[in-house]
Amino acid sequence: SNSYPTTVSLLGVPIEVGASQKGALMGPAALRTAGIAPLLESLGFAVEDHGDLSPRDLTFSDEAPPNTKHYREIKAWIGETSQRAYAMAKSGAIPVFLGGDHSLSMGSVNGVARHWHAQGRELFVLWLDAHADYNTPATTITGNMHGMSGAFLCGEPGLDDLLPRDERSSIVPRQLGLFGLRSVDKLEKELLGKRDVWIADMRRIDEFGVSVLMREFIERVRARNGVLHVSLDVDFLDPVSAPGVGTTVSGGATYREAHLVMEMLQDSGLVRSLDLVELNPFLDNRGLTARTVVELVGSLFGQQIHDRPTPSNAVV
Ligand code: 6HN
Ligand code: MN
Ligand code: MN
Ligand code: MN
Repeated sequence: SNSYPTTVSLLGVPIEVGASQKGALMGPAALRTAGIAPLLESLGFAVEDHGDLSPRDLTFSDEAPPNTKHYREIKAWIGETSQRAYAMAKSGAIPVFLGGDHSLSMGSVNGVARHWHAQGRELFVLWLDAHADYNTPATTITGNMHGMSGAFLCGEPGLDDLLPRDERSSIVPRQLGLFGLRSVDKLEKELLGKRDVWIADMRRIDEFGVSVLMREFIERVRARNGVLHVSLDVDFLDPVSAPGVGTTVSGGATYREAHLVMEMLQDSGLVRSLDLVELNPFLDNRGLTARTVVELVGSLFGQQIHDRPTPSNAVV
């Protein structure tokens, strides 16, 4: 149907071994403490909190590919995340995944993509991040798997057994949009350069501004009657607004730019699922980052000062 969902399903995925620093496992609790559920209720949604995932099968029997730290543990997490994501999307709710590090998106995006494929709809993914997360075991410098999620989802080789073979298909590169990019590894950049990924790096954002670029991306989705998953890595934001993340990179999106992104996504009516990842409460400054992320979720789901949709072209 074309009506916008009225229920939001929250699922905590407290995984941290995909990142180099510990602490992201506290992310779901911090987002709840910052009031994500009552905020969504105040915006008119019914909120179902499915609690935190804890994988049952942590028996690590199979072999791990080279340069993949904690491969088997991550495999257990994303297998379950994908199953849950599929079921949540199928229920008609908007799944919101509370991370946890960015490796969880290998499961969340895979699950929602399988649901939309079954509906005959294309899923696009907007990756709001300082990083491309487009490494493979052959290009990674660190071996940290949160830096490989995008590449995995686009079917790049090297992590082929991370999900069951018949469930492997997620997205193709032209369905991925990277927004806020400002830190890419050398071999990662070479690989990305060969792919049809849409990229708005900070240089483009400085030159053209958030609104022009967001319109461009939203048009890409509309042109194919697609739906949109948003994957928000906290390091998309400048560290001034969001210090609570293990991989800060200066020169990120300002508080206002990030809100405008969210407001334009709300106006698009296309967003059907969301990841909130890489929040590290252990590194935060008195809850500032958790509160900022929850405020952004408010803008994404319709909180505004004055009812005013995005104008179709010039400033009104
Ligand atoms: N993230 N490109 C670096 C790496 O280790 O592969 C950083 C990855 C960061 C991942 O922020 O989700
Ligand atoms: Mn990042
Ligand atoms: Mn990331
Ligand atoms: Mn605004």
